[in-house]
Amino acid sequence: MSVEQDTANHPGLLAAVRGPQDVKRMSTEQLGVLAAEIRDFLVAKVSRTGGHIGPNLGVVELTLAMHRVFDSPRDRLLFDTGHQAYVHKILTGRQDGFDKLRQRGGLSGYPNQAESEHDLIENSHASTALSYADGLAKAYALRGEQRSVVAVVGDGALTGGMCWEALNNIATAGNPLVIVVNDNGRSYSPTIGGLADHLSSLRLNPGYEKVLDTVKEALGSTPLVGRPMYEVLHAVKKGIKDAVAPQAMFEDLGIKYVGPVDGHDVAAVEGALRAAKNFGGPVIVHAVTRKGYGYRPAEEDEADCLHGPGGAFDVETGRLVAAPTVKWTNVFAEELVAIADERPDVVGITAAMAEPTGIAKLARKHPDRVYDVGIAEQHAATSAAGLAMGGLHPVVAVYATFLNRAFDQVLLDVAMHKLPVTFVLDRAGITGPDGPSHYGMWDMSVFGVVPGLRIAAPRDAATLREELREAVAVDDGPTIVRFPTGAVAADLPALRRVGPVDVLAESARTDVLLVAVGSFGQLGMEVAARVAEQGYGVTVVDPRWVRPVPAELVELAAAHRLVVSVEDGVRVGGVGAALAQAMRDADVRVPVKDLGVPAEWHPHGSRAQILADLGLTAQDVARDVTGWISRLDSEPIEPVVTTDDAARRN
Ligand SMILES: Cc1ncc(C[n+]2csc(CCOP(=O)(O)OP(=O)(O)O)c2C)c(N)n1
Repeated sequence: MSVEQDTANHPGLLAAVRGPQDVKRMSTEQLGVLAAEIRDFLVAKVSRTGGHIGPNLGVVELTLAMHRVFDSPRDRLLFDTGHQAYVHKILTGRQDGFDKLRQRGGLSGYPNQAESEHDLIENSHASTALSYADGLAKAYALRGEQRSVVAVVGDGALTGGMCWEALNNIATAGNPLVIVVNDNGRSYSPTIGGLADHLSSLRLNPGYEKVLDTVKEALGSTPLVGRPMYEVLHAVKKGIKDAVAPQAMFEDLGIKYVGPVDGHDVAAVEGALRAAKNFGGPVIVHAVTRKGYGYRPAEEDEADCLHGPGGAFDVETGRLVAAPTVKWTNVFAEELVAIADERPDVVGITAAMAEPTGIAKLARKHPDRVYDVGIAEQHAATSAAGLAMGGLHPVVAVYATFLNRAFDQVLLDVAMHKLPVTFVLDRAGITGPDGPSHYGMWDMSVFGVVPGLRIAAPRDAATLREELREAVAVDDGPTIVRFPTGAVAADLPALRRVGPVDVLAESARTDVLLVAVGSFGQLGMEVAARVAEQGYGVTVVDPRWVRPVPAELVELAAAHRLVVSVEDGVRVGGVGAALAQAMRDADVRVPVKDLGVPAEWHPHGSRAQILADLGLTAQDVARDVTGWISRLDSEPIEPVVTTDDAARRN
């Protein structure tokens, strides 16, 4: 099947699909045409906006079969991670939304309750669906409700520990529940680990074709009504056992296994799903699919089967339309390799994201010094602790949003042991099109409470290189180096350095100390220029190391009339809040205004749009600063109130 397939004889099958019931009525032939139309639609739409094209091309038939066998929303269809739910969106009345996919006010790139009653879980972080499914199945059993629960999970997501915790519980509970393993052999790159090997032994065994035939025969020739499903499953299982390896892994867990089925054969998947639905206990349906199926540039993309182009791409080639820029990730990757060339003890860890985090560059140069641990951030942190105990300096490169998973591991397993592990957080701060769960806005607050952990927020390529080197030089505890998504900012040299703090701009007047965190350095310069036009002097500093709060920053604060901090992290417990606390502790009674991200759920949109919505543009900040400092002239703002002061007043 290809996207070029001629659909002229069947005009507009897809256009007529307004809900799952329309798909249920279709013939096998029509389903084939519809699948082709869906692929055309996906490529046409996603090539304009960017998004998860590869994963969705791979689940077209799977999703069609699910909507034919089950009755969503009464039956609950859960998509693990949620990046492969576009086809589900198409089949549940949301075709029109694809023109603004992942854009402000448009369709979300993940399941979203506000969009549709067919979306129950809102996710984007992997490996959670089986736990939701376990809970839902238990709830329906207790309430006596007859509803099916179906969770689709990729072989990549199955490498996450939560899946295994869930399987353990699902098996014990024994509730009816269908787990569809969408096995394409890949996360971004090929999935790692023992489970992946196990799945591929099933998939790649020479007996696979025979198995498929057996499955088709058993399911196809079975009148599904009135025949004990166990026998069908048993026959299928027996067929597999005869042809391939015994299904020790899943069967020993107490979960029935059906498969492998050809995930691009709607009838085969449907047959397996119907059998699983009627079984009355937990069943795994192992569907083998191809990531990017039907679209050559995706199928042939070795890096990640066009997992998720960040913007518009050329339909012919699959290449991004935007001119390439030097990204923060590139700078990090380059410097890490340079450091690793000098220091044989430096090793890299990635949680299934070697290319997107830049760790792949180190892997190409020093393949024996990089570990892909799968989608297992918690394991990554504690395994890094082990590596550090063993005399190495691990650099764990993850997206900022995903390190939230490993808080306890960073706190106790790494920090309490004072182990030298460097966490490099890419996509920190406001990220944009991936929406609320992908914002890397919690790291400075959440990890700011970890004793002995130092956090650096570089402002440009030069400081990223420098701070990364400083981080890996720390040998008595963990460090975090965090930077945003996208093109790296132009280098912004400092006028001078006070302790770790860079002074970027100063004037004869010392009215305002503007603390510009990380990539807000350039914004700080613009604010200073605008505020100077109003006759006030602004000193712009970049603390570089934001945790612990540098003593020099507090001293600088004491020498100004007003302190303003700007960060793209949550204000609660953020850099501004920590600085205000440090100033209170030091009895520095200069008012502090902390600008940052409110601890709320912020919608998807471009980074620039969201920052503008939050008032984090140079124009907004300059207006705020001018307002505050001019009011200080007329009526001094209340100084920072310390807890002691408050207690005295009460
Ligand atoms: C906790 C967590 N870590 C990392 C990611 C980034 N990520 C998104 S999709 C993906 C690969 C998923 O592979 P798989 O589940 O097999 O789905 P496929 O894309 O192959 O269909 C990864 C690593 C994530 N979403 N969640």
